[in-house]
Amino acid sequence: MSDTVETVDYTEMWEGLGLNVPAHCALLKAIGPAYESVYLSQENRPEGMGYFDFVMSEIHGLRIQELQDHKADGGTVIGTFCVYVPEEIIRALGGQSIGLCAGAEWAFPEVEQVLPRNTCALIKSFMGFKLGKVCPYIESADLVVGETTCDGKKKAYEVLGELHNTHVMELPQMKRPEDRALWRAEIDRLVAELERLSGRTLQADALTAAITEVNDKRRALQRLNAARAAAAAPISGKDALLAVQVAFYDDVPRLTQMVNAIADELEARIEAGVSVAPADAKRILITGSPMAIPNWKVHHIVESAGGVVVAEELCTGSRYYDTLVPEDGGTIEEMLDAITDKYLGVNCACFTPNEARVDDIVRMAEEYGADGVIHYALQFCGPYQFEGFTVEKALREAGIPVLKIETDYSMEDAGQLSTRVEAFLEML
Ligand code: BJ8
Repeated sequence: MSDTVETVDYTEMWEGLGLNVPAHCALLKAIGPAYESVYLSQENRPEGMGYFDFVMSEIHGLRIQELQDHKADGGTVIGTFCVYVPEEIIRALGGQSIGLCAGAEWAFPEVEQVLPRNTCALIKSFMGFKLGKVCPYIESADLVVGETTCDGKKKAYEVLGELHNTHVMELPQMKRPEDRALWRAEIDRLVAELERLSGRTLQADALTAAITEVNDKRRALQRLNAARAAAAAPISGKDALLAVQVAFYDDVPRLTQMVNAIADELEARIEAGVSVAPADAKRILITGSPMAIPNWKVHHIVESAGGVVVAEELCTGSRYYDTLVPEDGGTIEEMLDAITDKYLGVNCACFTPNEARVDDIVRMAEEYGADGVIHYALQFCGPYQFEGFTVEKALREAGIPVLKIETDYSMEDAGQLSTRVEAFLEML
């Protein structure tokens, strides 16, 4: 992408995808100003964030056009909602993996006709985008790959399956050898489904290349995030969060290049002692339910209150990039084994027990020099609400202050949350 691209009218493309164009325009009109006030109002941002500003300005335009071109060249587009769905396999079979929109309220009254009211905002959001016909990503997707993680998602995929071509992977809820065997079989089922859809056969060289490409993306995100451990925060939490959110749907080699460029800049900032926050700004680690784009609510509240978010133990954070698939090559079976193990290593609250997540949070709070931790759970997100108690206990034992919040995507509680966050920062 270049920042000199002229404004293009994408109406025909959106109509071709079956979008409700007037409703879709209303959505874009809401996202633009929200992005401006949350992101463009920040001072002293790394120059490399200009790429992400451009991506956001073309979120339903140029990237969608790229996906249509990819399909016209014989490729597939695969929508996902979970970090457990292996991007390497999708890419090796000629697919582009797209993390689907699930971070804004849309058409909730319609959603509540088909799902219970007390469903988390993330699930309601993706159903709202589908029912309201306002998401060009899902309408571009040849297949949506779901997973049996929490009960809400599991049941929502039954409803989604009536509206869209959907394949559901059965994710075990424990990590014993027999669970690993089940997940390995599910990886084989996914390969078979994608081979059928694409008309291709999985090849070892394509899988090797895809593993390296996706690892490169994760390595770039690791570099960017490692820079946030510096005493003088070189980038805001909001910008770092955005880089991970965009990584779910952007072109992989380009995103890698752009994130590495930002990491270069941050490393130079650290050398020069340049920071986006005052030296006494309280450093916060955020953990909990994922924050799908454009959910920037908690980061914005923390940073507007004078804190700086230095790390995220989230699926839109460390759980997405902190481990790699070994690049030892080998046979297809061996590589699929390695993929099975890498993904089963993700510490989602849908698993029991899930002590490794608690260990990660305590370790990260120390590594990033966090003054405090915010445990964030979406309302009705049982897995993270339950684990909030375990996390709080472990952090208190480690002497790390913690604030637990439950919220949704509306701004109705923003004032009340700001007051609680301000009081927490003051107490640190
Ligand atoms: S690996 S966290 S991306 S399942 S917020 S829908 S858990 S009720 S999204 Fe997740 Fe994969 Fe786990 Fe990560 Fe349910 Fe909670 Fe809603 Fe959630």
